[in-house]
Amino acid sequence: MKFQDILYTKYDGKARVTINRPNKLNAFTNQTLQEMISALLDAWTDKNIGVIIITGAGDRAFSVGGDQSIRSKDGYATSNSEKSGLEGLENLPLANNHAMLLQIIRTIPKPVVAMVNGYAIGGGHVIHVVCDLSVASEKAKFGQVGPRVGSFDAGYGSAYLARIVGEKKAREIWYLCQQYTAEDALKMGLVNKVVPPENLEEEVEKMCDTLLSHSPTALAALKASFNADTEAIWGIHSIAGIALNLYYGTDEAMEGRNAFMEKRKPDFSKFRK
Ligand code: 2NE
Repeated sequence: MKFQDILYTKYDGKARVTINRPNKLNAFTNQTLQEMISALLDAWTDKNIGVIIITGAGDRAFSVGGDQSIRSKDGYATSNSEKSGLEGLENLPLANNHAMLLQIIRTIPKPVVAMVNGYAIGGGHVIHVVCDLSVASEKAKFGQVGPRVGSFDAGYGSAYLARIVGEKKAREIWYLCQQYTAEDALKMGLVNKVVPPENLEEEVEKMCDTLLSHSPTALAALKASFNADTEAIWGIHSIAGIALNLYYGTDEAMEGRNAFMEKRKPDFSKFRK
């Protein structure tokens, strides 16, 4: 498979999807998300693959979410570059591609492990949130930024996050838009393990080898069972995606995006409270 924004490798029963836009802190575009979807569908149907790893290229970021430099009132522009091969997906708004990626990570009947090597911010943070397991480098930083940059994830990114870290903490994460260290993330149950950056690869490989030594059918059934209780969040996520696409067309949302790009504080004072 030929990709432009991701690296996709398969070895020893593992599939690895690496977001490969390190110069943009692995911010994603529609192209990136479509390629991730293609790779995950390949891993899903490959009977030799038992576990999937998602990570970011370089040592600075896992992913910092949607690429703000291409965001306008129409949402995020679709890349004109080579397509992933999934006909028609290029016509979907970014929020829909992001939603589809999240739903595939949740539904694929194999464990998905987030190897969080740096910033996991915004929609990038949500990708790790929906992964089955997360292993973080001591240098990783976690957070949501939507209310500061004119965006929100009112589905898995908030409702499912609350199931993981609790209501108060999830509200704090979204309302205050602060950053959290890997140690903070471990304390709130947001990641499974924190290791020195130089041990991250080894630790994830070890975890994946353990997963691969277990019964794939048992793991698949357990994953479906863990998902069952929060399945309704997909419905909320879908409605939130429609709201988000409408919100992106507003001056209020654009103020958040423009302030970020212009490296200034947003001024939301003129918008109705
Ligand atoms: C990521 C963070 C915390 C990094 O901060 P810092 O201080 O370490 O670096 P800096 O200078 O802010 O960023 C480094 C470069 O990366 C770019 C910046 O503009 C900067 O560019 P230069 O000045 O060097 O040219 N950069 C960072 N994030 C970017 C992004 N997302 N898109 C494009 N360029 C980006 C800090 O930069 C930060 O808070 N970034 C904002 C992240 C953000 O707004 N993400 C989108 C959230 S919305 C979303 O992801 C989403 C959703 O909510 C729902 C559905 C789908 C997606």
